[in-house]
Amino acid sequence: MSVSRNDWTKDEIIAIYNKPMMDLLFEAATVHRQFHDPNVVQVSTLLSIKTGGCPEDCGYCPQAARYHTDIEGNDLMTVSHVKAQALRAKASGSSRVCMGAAWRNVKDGPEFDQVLEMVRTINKLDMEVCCTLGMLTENQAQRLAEAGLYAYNHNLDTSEEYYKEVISTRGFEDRLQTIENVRKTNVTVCSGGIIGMGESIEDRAGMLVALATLNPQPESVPINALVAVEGTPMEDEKPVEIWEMIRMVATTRIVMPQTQVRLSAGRMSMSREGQAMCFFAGANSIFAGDKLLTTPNPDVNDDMKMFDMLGLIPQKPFVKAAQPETVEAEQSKFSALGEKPKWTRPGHTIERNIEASQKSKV
Ligand code: SAM
Ligand code: DTB
Ligand code: SF4
Repeated sequence: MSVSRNDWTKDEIIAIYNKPMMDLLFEAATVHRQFHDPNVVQVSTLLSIKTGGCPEDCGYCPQAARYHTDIEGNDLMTVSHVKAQALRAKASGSSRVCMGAAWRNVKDGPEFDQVLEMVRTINKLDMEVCCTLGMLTENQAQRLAEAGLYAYNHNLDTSEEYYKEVISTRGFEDRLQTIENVRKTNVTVCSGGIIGMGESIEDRAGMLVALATLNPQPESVPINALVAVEGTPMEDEKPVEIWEMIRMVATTRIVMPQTQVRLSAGRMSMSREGQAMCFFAGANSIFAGDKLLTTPNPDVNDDMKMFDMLGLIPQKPFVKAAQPETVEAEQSKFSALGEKPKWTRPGHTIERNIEASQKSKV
């Protein structure tokens, strides 16, 4: 049964975000304890199954082909490589594997079939499987669900207004459409965003309104602090203060009480004390492993020491929703439709994105 409110307004959320810190922390921790065990934190492992060379212009992203960053691009991983990595993640305490591909959208064909096989393989290891592959049609979401996908990650990233300063190759409404397509299946929704891209508090609240008024709310909301990567349009953004992260996590917890709030990118520059405050404020998931998708992340052993020190226990898989069944490719009810959906091409220009791509040519 849902007890979450779906009618949050921006003003209400701004008022929560700006509360005196002690009041904010107390309220968030109180809500957190009503719906979650405060000593349990989910450990997920990211796997970049296809790295770099992406055609999009997301201003934060080191994987966009048009910016000159130092990342090493890779073709789609093999299923056996993915299985080996998932087994390693499981052995080190992860209950979820999140596979990311630097794609604009999923295309039917052998590569997607290979991803479906990865999903089947990891689900059979009794781990939660999440994918983040870009935009998705309803048929593709159904095929992922049938393979045993537990969650699909597709971030709104920021408010609808500020989005126009970040990405020009796809629209905010395309993101909502993908989330809607996932919602037509049993796959849970993971959607959040990034702070530290030059947005205002109003924009942060705007993003939370967009997420919290989805009905049902996303089962999982990642809050990322921008990792400013050299060569991207956002390379010079100043790092977010830990207090901003704590406020964002606490506000997310209050407006989406039942969701799993993920302390995602940016932990490299957070102290243990800062992260502990985020857990107190309602974060109950982290990405572990020495790499996120392309950028560094804290050492797993250090994370486990932090868990020991704080008395935190890694969450078991499938405690929030049942494990999906896996249907083998030969038994599938769905076939590839080869659809070419009309995702928007907004066509506005973003100066800093253009500058960064021109710099890379020079
Ligand atoms: N290509 C797919 C897409 O865009 O949906 C999936 C991968 S994409 C890298 C997943 C998410 O990672 C983005 O939506 C963004 O929120 C986050 N992300 C990417 N680069 C980041 C950075 N430099 N700092 C923080 N978060 C980042
Ligand atoms: C999310 O919100 N954050 C993760 C996951 N979902 C896919 C990705 C963070 C990526 C940070 C930049 C990088 O390592 O490339
Ligand atoms: Fe491509 Fe995703 Fe990066 Fe955007 S965030 S450039 S879609 S990999």
